[in-house]
Amino acid sequence: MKARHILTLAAIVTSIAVVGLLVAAALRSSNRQSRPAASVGVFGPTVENTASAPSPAPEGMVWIRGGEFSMGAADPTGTDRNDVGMRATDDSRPIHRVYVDGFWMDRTEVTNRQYAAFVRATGYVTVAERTPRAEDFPGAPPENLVAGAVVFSPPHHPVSLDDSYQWWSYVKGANWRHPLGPASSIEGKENYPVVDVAYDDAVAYATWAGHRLPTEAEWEFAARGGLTGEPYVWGRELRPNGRWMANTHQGHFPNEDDGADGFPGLAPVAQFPRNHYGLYDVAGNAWEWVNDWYRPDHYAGLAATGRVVRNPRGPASSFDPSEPGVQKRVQRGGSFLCTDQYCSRYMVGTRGKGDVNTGTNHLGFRTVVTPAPNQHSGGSAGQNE
Ligand SMILES: [Ca+2]
Repeated sequence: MKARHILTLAAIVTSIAVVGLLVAAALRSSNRQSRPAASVGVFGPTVENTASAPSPAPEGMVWIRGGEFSMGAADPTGTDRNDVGMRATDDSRPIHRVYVDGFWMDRTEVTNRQYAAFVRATGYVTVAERTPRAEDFPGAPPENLVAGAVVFSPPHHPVSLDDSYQWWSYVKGANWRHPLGPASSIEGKENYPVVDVAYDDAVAYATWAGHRLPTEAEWEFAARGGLTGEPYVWGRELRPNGRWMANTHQGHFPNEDDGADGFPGLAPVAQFPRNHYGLYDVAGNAWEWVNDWYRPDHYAGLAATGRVVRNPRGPASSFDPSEPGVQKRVQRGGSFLCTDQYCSRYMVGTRGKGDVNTGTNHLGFRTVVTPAPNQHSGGSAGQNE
């Protein structure tokens, strides 16, 4: 159990050096085998579908037209960056062309109020509330088989940034009702994103609601809001006119979150400007589970086809070379802990990943709905295979 969670901790905020080397090797290999189309590696225009939104609109959701776009991340230009902070993650390259059909998407991350309604209706018990079974963790001491979640527990002094164990802890009794541990509560926080949810907890909610989790491609198309290749969901500048556009981390990481953006820690949903599609918090505040399995080399494989990839659903299985035995799904959007000192993944094209069984207090989700066939009126961008 303990070893498992130490592994998990390492997965949450992890060095990308090994991944980067592997991806770089994969890219060199794929480039030798086939020459990708010219659109690979550079951003081409986003071409939105033209059909109007089907109706009626599901409550709390916005219509995402779908279309063709360039997916992935590039280093931003003209910014002060270093190897840790402002570089886009290597697993989010190369940039490649993707097409997605239109869909409905939650305007905000799923809130505590919404998740409570689901639990009241179904009696669902989240993964963090279940006592781990000894047979699932052979050899683990009984005292370590306790229900809980991984919680950001910052030190009170500056620490080296090469050891994330110094600011993450497995906390007994932490779960969506008690995000920081037994003494914490969501009372008065009904409008905050639900956190400490595992992947299955997100899927269970979505299924109950008649929704599903977005694919990674759907999520990125939606987050980009029709913009082409901008580093942030709102555009090119991190702080246009000096304004903070997302709930991220200011102050010295990890020991000082000074809340210069208005919010130390997690914020209620929809406190910052929405993107061009009307979505709130697609950067910062809480990471979001998406449906795809994680592999660092997945984009390289898609790009090597040299074609527009239609409605990709991710690789068939998970593989993270840094933790080969851990099943991981992709997470997107970054959180209130993202900072240019350590993790710049409030940048739109970048990717996160996590053990499907582990919730953390900076991880939530939002859902999508595919329109019924008789609701959909077509209108493809028409530039695909
Ligand atoms: Ca903040």
